[in-house]
Amino acid sequence: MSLSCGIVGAPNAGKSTLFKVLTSIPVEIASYPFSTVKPNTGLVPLEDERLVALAKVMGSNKTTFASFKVVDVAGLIKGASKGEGLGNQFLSQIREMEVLLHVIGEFSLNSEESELTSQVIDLAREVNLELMLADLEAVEKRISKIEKVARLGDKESKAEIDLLERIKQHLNGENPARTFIRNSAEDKILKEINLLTDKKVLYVLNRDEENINQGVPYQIKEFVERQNASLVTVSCRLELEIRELDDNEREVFKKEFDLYRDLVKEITDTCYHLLGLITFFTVKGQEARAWLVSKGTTAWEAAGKIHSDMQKGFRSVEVINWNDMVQANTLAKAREEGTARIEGKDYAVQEGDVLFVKFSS
Ligand SMILES: Nc1nc2c(ncn2[C@@H]2O[C@H](COP(=O)(O)OP(=O)(O)OP(=O)(O)O)[C@@H](O)[C@H]2O)c(=O)[nH]1
Ligand SMILES: [Mg+2]
Repeated sequence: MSLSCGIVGAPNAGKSTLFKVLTSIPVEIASYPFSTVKPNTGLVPLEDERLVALAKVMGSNKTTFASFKVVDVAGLIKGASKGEGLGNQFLSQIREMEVLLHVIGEFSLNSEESELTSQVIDLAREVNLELMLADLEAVEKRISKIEKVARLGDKESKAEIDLLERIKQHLNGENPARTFIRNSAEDKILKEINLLTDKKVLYVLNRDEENINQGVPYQIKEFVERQNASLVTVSCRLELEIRELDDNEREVFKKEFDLYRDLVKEITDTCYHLLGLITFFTVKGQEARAWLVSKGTTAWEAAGKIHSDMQKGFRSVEVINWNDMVQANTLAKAREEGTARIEGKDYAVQEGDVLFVKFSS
């Protein structure tokens, strides 16, 4: 599994601003809606001090961090599924992404304080509704495709239609597919249809600079929890401005707004945890490299991720935790100390493992 995110939200929510904060790619940011028409795509390297330390002891002069892909698309408005705004055709651009970063432009609401919370929730609900409608369309399409075979008595298709009818009901009740309880066979079928509301979601509450350090009202927290999602609060514009300053100015700015977090790291870490990912490392020749895989990935599967030849000819893997490797300084010493060990193809790779795959070519 790779780490990939699609940025969704209403027009003018600050999606492209967030994209620029994450990727540093200069894209159009404008105060008018639908400034983004064609999708923006970029990569965010996941800088990792563990890899830097590992490269140093292994004498590698090249470090390749894992990265995550971000796609920023046009804004979604009410009625998009019926062709309003830019319609929802562009949603196919984020269908292959694993996580949705749903930007809510709180800064754009100039409402009374008492109404702000409900308006924020309404903004999110409107976008969610369009995603659900797109999902309903996908479910209907699938039903009409297998209906005939089901009517002819095909058991599997019948069971699938039963599942699809239940998910339809769930979506019609304004519930994201994410909260639909299913068994593993049903999960497999749903994964194939790849519903948008089945993806993990990180809400990005995009606030006015002045409100950045205010607490999040419990109604919003509850809304996010009911959606089985996560939340981060931010002022995307402020984050972007900070990035454009020189070091001294940046410190003054950060102090003023009490901003001592690394937003990019916060977002990538949250996505990483939402997806249940782990990182392993390899050192080959001059290159030390980080790889992302799902928790529970076996050594054999990990080998396949590195190179198909490695998987085909897999014999065993020598495993050592990155920190043990750094402490030992040399692989020979780690072997002596017993921290480097040989494992078989079913070994479940652990966070921070360094893998040396032995294979016959
Ligand atoms: N005050 C304030 N303005 C912001 C913030 N984030 C973005 N903006 C402004 O909001 C406007 C829209 O920002 P974009 O990033 O282009 O929004 P978008 O969601 O990509 O818009 P579309 O692509 O048109 O859907 C710009 O004028 C931004 O400068 C913020 O945190 N605070
Ligand atoms: Mg945009």
